[in-house]
Amino acid sequence: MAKTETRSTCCYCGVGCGVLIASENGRITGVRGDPAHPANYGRLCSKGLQLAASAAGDSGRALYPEMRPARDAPRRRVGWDEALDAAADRFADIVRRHGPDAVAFYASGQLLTEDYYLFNKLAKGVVGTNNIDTNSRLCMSSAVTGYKMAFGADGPPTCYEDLESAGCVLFAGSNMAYAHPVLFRRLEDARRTWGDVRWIVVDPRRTDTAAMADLHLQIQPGTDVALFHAMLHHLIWEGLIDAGYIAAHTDGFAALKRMARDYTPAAAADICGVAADDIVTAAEWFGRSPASLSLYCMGLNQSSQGTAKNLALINLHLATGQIGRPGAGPFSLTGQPNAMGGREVGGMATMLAAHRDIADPDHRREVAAHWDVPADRLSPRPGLPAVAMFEALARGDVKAVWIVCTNPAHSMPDLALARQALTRAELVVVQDAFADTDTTAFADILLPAASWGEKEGTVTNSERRISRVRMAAPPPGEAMADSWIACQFARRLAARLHPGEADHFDYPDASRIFDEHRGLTIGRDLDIGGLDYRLLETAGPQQWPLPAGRREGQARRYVDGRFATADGKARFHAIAYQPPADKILARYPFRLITGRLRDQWHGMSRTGRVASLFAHSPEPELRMHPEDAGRQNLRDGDLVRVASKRGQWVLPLKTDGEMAPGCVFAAMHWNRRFLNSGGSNEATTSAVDGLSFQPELKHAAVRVEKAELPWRVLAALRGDDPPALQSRLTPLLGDVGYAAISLAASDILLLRAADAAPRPDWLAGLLDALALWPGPDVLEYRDDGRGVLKRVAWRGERLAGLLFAGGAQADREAGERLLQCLLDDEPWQGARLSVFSPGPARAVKRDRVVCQCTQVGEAAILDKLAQGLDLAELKQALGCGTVCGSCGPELARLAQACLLRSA
Ligand SMILES: Nc1nc2c(c(=O)[nH]1)N[C@H]1C(S)=C(S)[C@@H](COP(=O)(O)OP(=O)(O)OC[C@H]3O[C@@H](n4cnc5c(=O)[nH]c(N)nc54)[C@H](O)[C@@H]3O)O[C@H]1N2
Ligand SMILES: Nc1nc2c(c(=O)[nH]1)N[C@H]1C(S)=C(S)[C@@H](COP(=O)(O)OP(=O)(O)OC[C@H]3O[C@@H](n4cnc5c(=O)[nH]c(N)nc54)[C@H](O)[C@@H]3O)O[C@H]1N2
Ligand code: SF4
Ligand SMILES: [Mo]
Repeated sequence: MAKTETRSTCCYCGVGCGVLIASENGRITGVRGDPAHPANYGRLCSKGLQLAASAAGDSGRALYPEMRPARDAPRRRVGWDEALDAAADRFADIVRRHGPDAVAFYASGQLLTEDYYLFNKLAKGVVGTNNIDTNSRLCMSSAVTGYKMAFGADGPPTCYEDLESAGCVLFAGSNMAYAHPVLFRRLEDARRTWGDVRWIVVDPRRTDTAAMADLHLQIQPGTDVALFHAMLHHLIWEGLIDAGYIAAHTDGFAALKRMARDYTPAAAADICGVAADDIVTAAEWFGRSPASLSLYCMGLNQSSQGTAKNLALINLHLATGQIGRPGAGPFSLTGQPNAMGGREVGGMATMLAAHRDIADPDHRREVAAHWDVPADRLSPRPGLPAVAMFEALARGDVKAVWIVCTNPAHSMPDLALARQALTRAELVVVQDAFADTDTTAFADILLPAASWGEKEGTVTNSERRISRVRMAAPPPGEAMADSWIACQFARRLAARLHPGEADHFDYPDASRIFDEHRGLTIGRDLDIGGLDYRLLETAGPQQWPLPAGRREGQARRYVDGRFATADGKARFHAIAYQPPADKILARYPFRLITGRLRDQWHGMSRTGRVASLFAHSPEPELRMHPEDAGRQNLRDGDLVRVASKRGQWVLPLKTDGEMAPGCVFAAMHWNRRFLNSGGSNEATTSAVDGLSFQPELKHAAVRVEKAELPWRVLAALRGDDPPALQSRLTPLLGDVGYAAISLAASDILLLRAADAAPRPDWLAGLLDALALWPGPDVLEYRDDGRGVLKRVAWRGERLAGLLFAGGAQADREAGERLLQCLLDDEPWQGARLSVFSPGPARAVKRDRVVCQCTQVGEAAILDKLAQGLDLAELKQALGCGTVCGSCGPELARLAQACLLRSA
């Protein structure tokens, strides 16, 4: 194969940027933004720019099917037939003995629509169970429920062009600068162009998004409902509502108005912990703007009041008629690249295909007829949503689970429960592109999936736009596309459960799966009867609805004020504010917030293999307000134990004025491949929203205390294959008081560990894995009495690796200085042995890379700002922030902070 460029879509966030994948001789060599794609017009963010290395790299890939020959035996390589037959035998046997609801499927918003469609058909049409749920339950289900309750159907009414025409933008629980960067670029441009655009950010943290706002409402976690009701209160009493719109197009306002009476700005100010005047200002801006747009994400959805938060925000739009016009409307940002596609195919425990309902017998009949299965095959019993599914597994009620394209042993709340579920299950099948995730450890059968860039299909982005994903390279080893795996298993299972039934899983290519799916949408609100692969090929990505006869999709919905309810009217909902599920108690005084970093993606199975994606946030940290830290005698870099009623984990502390007192924040990404624990979800709660069943991942009551682990290990090794070294180290991580791995450079793996007392046994295992043996090029210093061991490896004049173990502060600092030498890769000055002589007594702090594209670090930026450069001069001097722009918000924040300091 010669050099080619393949048009496709980014596999990370829900912005759904178009990409052009360069490949050569069957290998992906680079990725650039697609100038023709209407989501990004050629732009990419820091994650998108690294796609070739992160998502198309070959380290850690699952290459062959594997299976355990007996329950506790290690898995061994098997052929596809053996693996799929065994899986079908076991599933069929369990269904026969215990009924269809004794098995379950746990899928993902990162599957392609075609894959998703097949798994839904397999669960509901072959097994006859609604036990298919997905990680979208942890992500979008409150938004889905909110839209359905308010408008009668799922899906945002808005489109990306609204970003450019909004006069007031309300960000609620969205850190868009990090999580949807390319859309944030569009907003920044719009504000620069129009000037008079106002941004309001509702977030308990002062994020980079919040720092750019005209008004930041730093509310107490979980109090959004009270805030939105108070804004409504002000709008009503100041006459800023649109009575004509309310009368013509809505229902239920009287009850809402009665309830809003109690939510005065003063009352809400008490609950939310913000000034009443700020609430009034927010309401004024929202109500008086010619076009108000709200952008919301996990800060609303991941809550025990997630649906109520969504509905309270939608109330504001309906009451002011801020919907169905350019620049106006409630815009739920989807997280995963195909969270929307999953909703369209109905691949959840609580819905049927194309926005149909499980409880409706006509809907079940329509779907059964389309699939050509008996009408009573589709179960009227709702399936188990994610958390309930794992609880049922832990109890033994569900006996087998098929996990595809998600890593629940890391991403589910209350990991102790998730692990118990996966241990108790009779059969765990894991279908993943990577072999070494926290969940693959539990797999009885591991099926290697083709990854992004190796398969064909479609995804739908946040603005309902369907784009093609195309194959640019063949999958490695024996990995196969998810759709192939689904069909192969479905046929085998159908042959066992329904012998003689026609084969319903025989598709010549992905376009035929898409055609079958769109057939089910005809006549529904999301009708895409007019869309097929040919149109996507010739006319490019399209928004739904796009019924037959139309040439292009519909940008905005509900423009005529007619909603998808039976009477065409939207519904107001009056739901009172309730505090989060976890009570703050004397023993658990802090509120733990979890969320995203700029350059990592979820469980890091892809981004965690690229050193440059670590540079922005190199190591895990718990962020805490300096006053809270001071009160507990905690300092930057101290190891702390974060414990809830459910579990605990250890990580370094970072004081951070961006946190509100009483709240702490940890990134969700770190897990057992990098840590001695599963990370933040060791502590989170499995309490769910009663309407959407989405868990409250954004709030847990925790205790934070110093972890007394004085024995410290620092190890860093330069090598050709850090991922291979990492896989040798991960088995050791769980067995020590603290451990964290990161990539300090593309060829340097860094490990920090700690324990209460020296652990010679553990150290021996580590030295084994590092292969750091004394010899001509490895010097050693040891002082067994003090439990100190140091080894330094050389390659020619340069350092090649180091290990420092001991308890003294001076040894630690010496280790950090040597680490800096290793990273700098300068020739060593003086005698080799002097590496062990006590150096200057100063602590070195590793610089953090702020701009990934130009590799400009924080130190250089602060230096220039201190010299008096402004933001534009800074960018010009250093080049930072001039390529993808992902660091732009942070540069602005650093410049602003510098200005404040000097003022
Ligand atoms: N870099 C990166 N981008 C991503 C992802 C990724 O892993 N990495 N994942 C994608 C996915 S699947 C998703 S779902 C999205 C998530 O995108 P976002 O929801 O924007 O990201 P989060 O950091 O999870 O949470 C957003 C904010 O909610 C705030 N918050 C916490 N509690 C509350 C509350 O009670 N009220 C309010 N108003 N705010 C609160 C947090 O402080 C946080 O800043 O990101 C997508 N994009
Ligand atoms: N504490 C806390 N927990 C959270 C959240 C939070 O904010 N805080 N957010 C929640 C949210 S919004 C989400 S969306 C979830 C995400 O949580 P997960 O779904 O667990 O996230 P990923 O790590 O993206 O998992 C995707 C898996 O699919 C694999 N994979 C990649 N490509 C393919 C492919 O083409 N085929 C197959 N079969 N496998 C593939 C990857 O290797 C990876 O193991 O986390 C949730 N958990
Ligand atoms: S904004 Fe999202 S879709 Fe676009 S390049 Fe970045 S991660 Fe990919
Ligand atoms: Mo998500």
